[in-house]
Amino acid sequence: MTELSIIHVDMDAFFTSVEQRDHPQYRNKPVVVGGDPKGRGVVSTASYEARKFGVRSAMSCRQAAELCPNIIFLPVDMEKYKRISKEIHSIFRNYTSAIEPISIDEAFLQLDVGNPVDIGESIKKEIYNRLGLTASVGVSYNKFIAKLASDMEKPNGFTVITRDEAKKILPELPIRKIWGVGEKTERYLNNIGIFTVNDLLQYDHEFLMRNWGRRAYELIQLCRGIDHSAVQTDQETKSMGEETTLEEDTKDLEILKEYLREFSVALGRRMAGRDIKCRTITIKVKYNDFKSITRSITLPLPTGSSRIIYQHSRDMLVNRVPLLKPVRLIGVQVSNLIYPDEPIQISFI
Ligand code: TTP
Ligand code: MG
Repeated sequence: MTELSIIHVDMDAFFTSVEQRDHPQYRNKPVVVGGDPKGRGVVSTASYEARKFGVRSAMSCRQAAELCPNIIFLPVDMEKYKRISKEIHSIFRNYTSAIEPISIDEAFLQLDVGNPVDIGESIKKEIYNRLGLTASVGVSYNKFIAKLASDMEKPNGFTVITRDEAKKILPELPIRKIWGVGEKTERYLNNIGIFTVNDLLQYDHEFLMRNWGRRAYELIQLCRGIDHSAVQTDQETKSMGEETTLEEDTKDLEILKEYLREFSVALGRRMAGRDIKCRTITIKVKYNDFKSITRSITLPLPTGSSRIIYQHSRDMLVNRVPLLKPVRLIGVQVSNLIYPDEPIQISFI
């Protein structure tokens, strides 16, 4: 078996590519899905033509229109995107049953037989031939590097990264490219002089571990190209969570609520992508003395709504979490997950 056994597939400008496929008049034009023609709301995604003007996901539509006056706003047709996502998954299932859906347009595949490079190419072709959409595909020896690979030649990319190549590519990368390094962590690392993966590898690891514990260890491992996380199929995923170590410890309720809101939006989106709902919502708070507490609620009916997740997590924070000591970490987790019904198999025999 080749050591390259993981494939990461990520559709290119997914929502807008679907609309450009279905409405030829929008092809090769700057298009945004999300918001309304009056420019209210936020951008879900922007076509690559619109990205040239700096338009990005999560930007307000007003700002998108300022950057690109000829931009075309199209409504979100989530049911259609979910249908196409299912078709993409049925293509994956022709090659392997070890599929980890990450969001509506993104998945990891684990291959134990066959040549993953050939299979990656076949999947990409089949998606294009059957659905008229392009995907970017990365093939590598672990999930983290496979995802880096699929991102490297977007759109319509196909990138293979071997272990030796990873050793050459990684050190030059900006630290932001490492899994889990968001805007805030990037700022923190930049402030202590870390801009690239190499900077982090050269840094005093003991210092990082003292400040961040396990998280620093994981970051260092990723920078070395090491990621042992397994491809988790739906059946194996029991919960999903988002958490962060704060840049500065705080007792400020408004700041903590803002994190919960951000995490609820992210979890809602992750669940929508996989058509999952949850019944249990848990918040976790770790204080500056490293003592943690969790608070949970189990709902009578499953939900996938960011708003509902936020309302409950906020209520638990306000009513059930004492803020006598500063908080250093906050997180939200959803569990008791309910998966969409498997397609019903009808046999005429
Ligand atoms: P992404 O894969 O992050 O973005 P993309 O497919 O549009 O573009 P590319 O992968 O080529 O960079 O997200 C997939 C879809 O999820 C996207 O088409 C729309 C939706 N989405 C949102 O609704 N809001 C967001 O903030 C993001 C990032 C994505
Ligand atoms: Mg995508």
